[in-house]
Amino acid sequence: MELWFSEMQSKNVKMSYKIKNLLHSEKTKFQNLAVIDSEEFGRMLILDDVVQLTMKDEFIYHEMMAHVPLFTHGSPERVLVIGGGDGGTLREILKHPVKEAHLVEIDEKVIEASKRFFPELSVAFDDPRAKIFCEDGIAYVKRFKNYYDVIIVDSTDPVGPAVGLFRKEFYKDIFDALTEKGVFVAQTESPFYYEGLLKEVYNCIAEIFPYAAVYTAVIPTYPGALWTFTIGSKQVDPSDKANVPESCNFKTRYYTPEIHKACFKIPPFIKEIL
Ligand code: AG3
Repeated sequence: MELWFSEMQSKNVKMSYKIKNLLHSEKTKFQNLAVIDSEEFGRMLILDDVVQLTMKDEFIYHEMMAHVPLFTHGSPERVLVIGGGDGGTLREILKHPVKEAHLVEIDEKVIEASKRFFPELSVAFDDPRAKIFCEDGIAYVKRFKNYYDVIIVDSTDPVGPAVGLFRKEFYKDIFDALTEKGVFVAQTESPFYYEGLLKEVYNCIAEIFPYAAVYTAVIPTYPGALWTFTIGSKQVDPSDKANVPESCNFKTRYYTPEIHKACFKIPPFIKEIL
């Protein structure tokens, strides 16, 4: 018997994965959480029937989420991740000589599942520089002024628990929580299926931050594969080559300074969306 898991990538498009095993499934206070072992992509974390990460391609997303904003800042000491309870983004942040890396995840069950099923990501939680808070990121950021050098929003899609993470008031609170050279990044979905969202977020960020830009990466298991990230910066232009490092002195599998420069080259169809 063949077992398949399908994600509705849009109302009209389905992506199906042949699965070896359903390793775990539970209903948390916030969402349905499942861990599946798939033939092609290895272990996968699924929240509300949506693929959050797979062992085969998570490195692309997590490296691009962390290294672009951290290198743009140049010398970040305190970094915050909102969401990202799997630990993947945190793992990448900790490759930098930061003093503290904090993570605020609303659903502690995501953290537990990662510790159990994704040790390659959750190793990050054992680093003495990491501090984990289980609470709502929206309320959390309101308590800080001029505190974090980089804030990264590693959210689920803009439905259910994540809706508030795509709102202007939240981005304003993030701006205030950032230090004077602060840099912010959020995952902003597929330009094919979520063009309205991308436009809205980009324009909000551009209103709030002196610099705003969109960069992309190809992530095979996310809808449309071509994925966007929107970055806001208080002092330095993220898309300026001058703010890209000459070299990267830790191991990566996707990120390089050359890719960093190139990821801001946006095709005309995305520019038209913005
Ligand atoms: N967060 C973004 C996942 C969005 C995927 N969307 C989808 N498959 N429809 C991933 C969390 C990984 N740290």
